Amino acid sequence: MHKPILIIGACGQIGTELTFELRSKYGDENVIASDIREGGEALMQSGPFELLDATNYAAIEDVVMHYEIDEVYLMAAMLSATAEKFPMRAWNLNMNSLFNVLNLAKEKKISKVFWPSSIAVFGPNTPKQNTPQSTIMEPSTVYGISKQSGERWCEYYYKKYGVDVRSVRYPGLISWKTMPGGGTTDYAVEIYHEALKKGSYECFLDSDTELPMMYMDDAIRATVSLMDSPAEKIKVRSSYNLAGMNFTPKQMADSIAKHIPEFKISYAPDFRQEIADSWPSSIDDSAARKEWGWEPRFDLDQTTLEMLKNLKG
Ligand code: AKB
Repeated sequence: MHKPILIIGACGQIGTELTFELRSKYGDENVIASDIREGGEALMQSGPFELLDATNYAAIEDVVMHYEIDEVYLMAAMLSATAEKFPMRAWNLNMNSLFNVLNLAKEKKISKVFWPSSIAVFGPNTPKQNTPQSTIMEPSTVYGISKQSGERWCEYYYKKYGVDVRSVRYPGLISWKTMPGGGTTDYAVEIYHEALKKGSYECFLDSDTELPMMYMDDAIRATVSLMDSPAEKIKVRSSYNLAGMNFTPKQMADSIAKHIPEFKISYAPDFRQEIADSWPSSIDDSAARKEWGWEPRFDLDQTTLEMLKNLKG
């Protein structure tokens, strides 16, 4: 039987689906969901839930001891667009929560950690196309700075203290179960909701802003597969590049128009344009493919099909 797992930030966009997946894989009672606030009914009712502040070390330690937790998935974070508005709050949340979990692992109270990084670790001086695993990283956002620092700390804890920490650099994630909140790639989810509700969408990024994206099923499969891999296969202990698909808002609108011919998109770029312009357009994920067998399954048109089908209900 798998030892108990704690998910911190279980009510967010990734946390919700990760909780469902891990509960179906390891048993409802074995996966403790936690967040600073309660989540959707399905999540709350499918297994144990704890109200938990990711910045409170003692509170996390209590939950870890109470449930005899072995693995922690730390999904709580402030994303790129919100972090620009609240820089110190973002830094405190994103860094303190990571230190809390890394220190629990250092003290051998847990044995494995998953922590998400992001394409936001890259910056305006990074090669934009097919961005390599190791390259220039000069992030220009608060969120990106916190994720890049986090990556350095993960590698440090692995090398100095033997902490088994694993991470991927998620691209923008597209899902229908839970809305994203405060990200620069959120347009790629909002657009489907608005297409079905109003037949139109005003996009906060320009028509030709190409970004790396991924359907949530692929992101969850990548996460679980990385955590399932034997430790010796995981050569990168900062964070792995992970690719799914790349597209622009215009290409996404064209994909939606194949199903909703009257769909109209307009463009009103705001402060998030500058953030998007500092990120890669496409990602080289060959290390993840080679070392632990990563392979994406969803392209843009398949994602559109899934999103429209599920949101229509
Ligand atoms: C964001 O837009 O901030 C996130 C991310 C790419 O990490 N979705």
